[in-house]
Amino acid sequence: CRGGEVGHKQKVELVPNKVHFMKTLSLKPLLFEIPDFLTEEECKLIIHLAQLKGLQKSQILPTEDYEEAMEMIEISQMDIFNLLDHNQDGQLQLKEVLTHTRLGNGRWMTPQSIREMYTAVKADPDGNGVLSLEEFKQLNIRDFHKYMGSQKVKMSDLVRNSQHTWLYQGEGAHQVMRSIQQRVMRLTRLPPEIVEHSEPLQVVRYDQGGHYHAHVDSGPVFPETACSHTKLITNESAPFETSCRYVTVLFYLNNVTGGGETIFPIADNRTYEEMSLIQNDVDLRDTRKNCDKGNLRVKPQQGTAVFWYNYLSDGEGWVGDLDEYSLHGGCLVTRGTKWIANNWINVDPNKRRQLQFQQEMARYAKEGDEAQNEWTVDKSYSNVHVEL
Ligand SMILES: [Ca+2]
Ligand SMILES: [Ca+2]
Repeated sequence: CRGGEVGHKQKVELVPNKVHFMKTLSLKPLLFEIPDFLTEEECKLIIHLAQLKGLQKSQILPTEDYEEAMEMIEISQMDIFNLLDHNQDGQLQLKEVLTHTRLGNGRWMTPQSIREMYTAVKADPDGNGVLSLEEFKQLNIRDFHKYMGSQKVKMSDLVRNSQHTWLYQGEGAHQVMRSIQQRVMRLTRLPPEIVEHSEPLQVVRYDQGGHYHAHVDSGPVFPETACSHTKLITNESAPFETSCRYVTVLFYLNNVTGGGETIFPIADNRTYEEMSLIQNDVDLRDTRKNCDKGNLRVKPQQGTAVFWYNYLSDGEGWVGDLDEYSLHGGCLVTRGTKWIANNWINVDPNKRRQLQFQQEMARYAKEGDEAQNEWTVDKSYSNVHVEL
């Protein structure tokens, strides 16, 4: 898709005898808005189907298994320090620690909570707010995990606070679910075999107080990264795995009484610098506190779809590098409930693996083992979780 310029409107044909307009919201990432993509009845039906299926908490805290696994990883304290010390000045500034929120094991760390943690584990004896290599060396990582484990965690402390479920859209699914998939094909102009074999529709409910701090929907492209969808087929082992979400199509299923906007904090910034996301005590990724400071906010409007590319082109007609400008989040819902749905289009940046995956899926379909197929896809995505 070509965006033209921001604000540009173009006609799109999604259903026969109906005209939709697609408005360009930003070029970095390439982001569009399509009002009335879904009718009010369709929105209500999706919510109804999701409720029938049942929703689960989108994020639970890692258990002791996680801490045990962390201890198994062979990485020295020196290596961790060097990874975190982004500006290589031999000190860990707060923002260097905050950028790697993984340290919070799924908890959202703020400058305040990091300072409290330092105090509790006596990490910063000279109290200057930064950790020197000497201070870091003396820190017992186990004390850190013990402290994190002992802290009572509220839902609002998590990276995301919502509930979700997955709805199947393949053969035999509700006719509305099938029709939405058809519209997504026409919208993205991607081959049916790519759209059909992507993740099921994810339906998400945010209650009052819900949020999702800013994140990217997919992972960076490294040779040692495998895609969740093609990994099933190619049986390749790789140390890292990501869901390879080339495109995100997000549907607003209701009008939200208060808050709940989708924020793109750095959309159309002239430059991107990971560290500049956190300035002093302002963390632009924090959607509970700082949505008003982000570059682009989309207000939920029932039936509207927004869609964007999470990856850049490789210049040869295939998926290239992750587009870091696609960073986005769900702002705090201050009143009422927010319902959205996500269609992610999965494409492997490795073309060979993607084509192999498509061939295998076509073979399964020919064998007519639909029930088995549905179960496999549903099951394999039940634990999809994208790290920040
Ligand atoms: Ca530093
Ligand atoms: Ca210090």
